Amino acid sequence: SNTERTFIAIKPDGVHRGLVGKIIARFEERGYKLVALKQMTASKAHLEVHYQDLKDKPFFPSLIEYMSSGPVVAMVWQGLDVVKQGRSMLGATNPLASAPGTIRGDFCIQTGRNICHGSDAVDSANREIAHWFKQEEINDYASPFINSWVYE
Ligand code: DAT
Ligand code: MG
Repeated sequence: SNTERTFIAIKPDGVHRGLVGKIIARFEERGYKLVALKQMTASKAHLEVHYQDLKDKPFFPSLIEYMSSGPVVAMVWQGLDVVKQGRSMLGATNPLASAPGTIRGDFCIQTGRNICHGSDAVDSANREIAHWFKQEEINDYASPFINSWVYE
């Protein structure tokens, strides 16, 4: 439905490299609606919950180190099929396997510096949104232009 939501984050490398505007623009230009956004330097404890499914992976400690090393830009985007489309706009986990035209395929090279995060399913999106945002930080607003001109 048009009210599906996903959690998208620009990782510290994306922030340091000045790619915040470009990444946001991709979602805006597509016609998705930005309903929450903040910059925050996440604690290791916060990131360990965010990445709880990966806690037994060998790269987990370096992933938490990297993600807590600087500010991330956390966002919630809303629209039709946004979870799956967001993943496809990001590209593959390994940027070397990401097609040109995707965010990772255009802006980065290595998995450990892949500049962005996107929820992989509606269930994980809901969990991640609740983990990163308070209810009152999410803006549920009508957008007549999007309703008429992005959707038929
Ligand atoms: P994604 O971010 O595409 O959802 P994931 O959830 O499997 O991928 O992993 C989360 C992050 O962990 C990923 O963006 C980068 C890091 N990562 C994943 N697999 C890795 C690997 N094999 N080596 C190093 N870092 C890895
Ligand atoms: Mg993932």
